Parts: sequence; structure tokens; C-alpha cells
Amino acid sequence: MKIINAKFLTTVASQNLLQNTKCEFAFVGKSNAGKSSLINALTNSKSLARTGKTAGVTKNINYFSINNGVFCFVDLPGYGYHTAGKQEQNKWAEILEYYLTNSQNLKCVFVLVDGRHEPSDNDRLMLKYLNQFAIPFAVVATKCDKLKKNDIAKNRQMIAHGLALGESNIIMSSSATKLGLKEILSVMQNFIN
Ligand SMILES: Nc1nc2c(ncn2[C@@H]2O[C@H](COP(=O)(O)OP(=O)(O)O)[C@@H](O)[C@H]2O)c(=O)[nH]1
Ligand SMILES: [Mg+2]
Repeated sequence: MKIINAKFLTTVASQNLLQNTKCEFAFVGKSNAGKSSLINALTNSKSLARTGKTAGVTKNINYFSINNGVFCFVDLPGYGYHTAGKQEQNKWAEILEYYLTNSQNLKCVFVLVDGRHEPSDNDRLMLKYLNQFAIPFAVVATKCDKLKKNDIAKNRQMIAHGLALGESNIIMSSSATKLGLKEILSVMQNFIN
């Protein structure tokens, strides 16, 4: 599958989810995991999704229309930093749960984790939600350009183990070198009629 065009659609608060999309792929993960960069890399654009170091906690849901609306990318709020307060965390969980249970056309969630580090409790909580709601997912380990060759296999094992998944569920990726992007697109292809 090829992405031939991509367009920012809209930003909504959780209560106003788009209803008329054909097929949605959502991206979640800790702030700074590389969601915006991955969306940009997949769509071959520099600034479709904003990237930055000062992401903080986003409360909104961003929709991008891909290939003239054949499918959409949905950028979900990041988990926030551990310094975020309880109230902030609850708000995040609320928005996420609302999206996961109310988006009619969600096909698969890509859970981004930093390929250099052990997965966090929030990553495990995310997978728990997805299992609970029986939503298909794939784990994308980002920033693998920062890893030595030998560490790519090692960290894949570490992340799979930390999430209690098989290694085949982990896509090692880099938005910088485009590692793993074909794999991500081929997962998406399986959900598009
Ligand atoms: N080296 C490297 N840095 C990355 C990669 N993806 C994201 N980053 C950097 O990580 C930071 C956070 O990325 P961003 O896409 O904004 O994360 P988001 O908060 O999950 O949307 C930025 O400084 C990016 O340039 C990658 O594949 N390789
Ligand atoms: Mg972002």
C-alpha cells in the first residue's frame, strides 16, 4: 500500500468524534514517543502533524485524511509525563476510553513506545484497555536509529517481554531512517477492504 496524499482534517474534543470516516488507524503512546514524527514520516511530509520537544499533555484528538479519505490517521492524546497530576491522568484515561469505545470505524491502534527503553506501566495499561475492548493493535518501537544494530534485536526482545507479547507483535521503527514504515503500512493494508 502507498500513501499518495494526506491532509489535516480537524481537531476535536472527545465528545465530537468524527462519525463519517471510512476506516481509522489511531496512534497512542507517551508524549514524545514520536507519534507526530511517525505520522509525518508515513505521509512523507515535514509538518502535517506538529512535532516538538515541548509536547506536554494534549487533550485533543487530531484527524488526518489519507488517500482522499480511504482511511484516516487519528493522533490521540499522549500519556503525559509522570509529573502530570492525578487529575490530568484521569482526564487522559477518560478521553481515551471515550474514543476507544465510541469510534465506529477504528480498525487498529498503533501503540508507540520508545525503542530505547523498557515499556512503562502506562504502556501496559494501554494494552490492557485494548485487550479489554477487543481492539486490534500493533506495538511500534520508535527512534531505532538511535540504537546500535545489535541492540535492535535485543530491545525488541526486551519490549516484547515487558509487554508480555510475542516479538512478532513489535515493529522496530525510525521516522528518521524510515525503518519499519513498510511493515506498519502492511499491517494497515490488512484492515482496508
Ligand atoms: N532520532 C529520532 N528522533 C525522533 C524520532 N521520532 C521522533 N523523534 C524526536 O522525538 C521528539 C518527540 O517527537 P514527536 O513526534 O513530537 O512525539 P509525540 O509527542 O509522540 O508526537 C522530537 O524531538 C522528535 O524529533 C525518530 O525516529 N528518531
Ligand atoms: Mg505529537
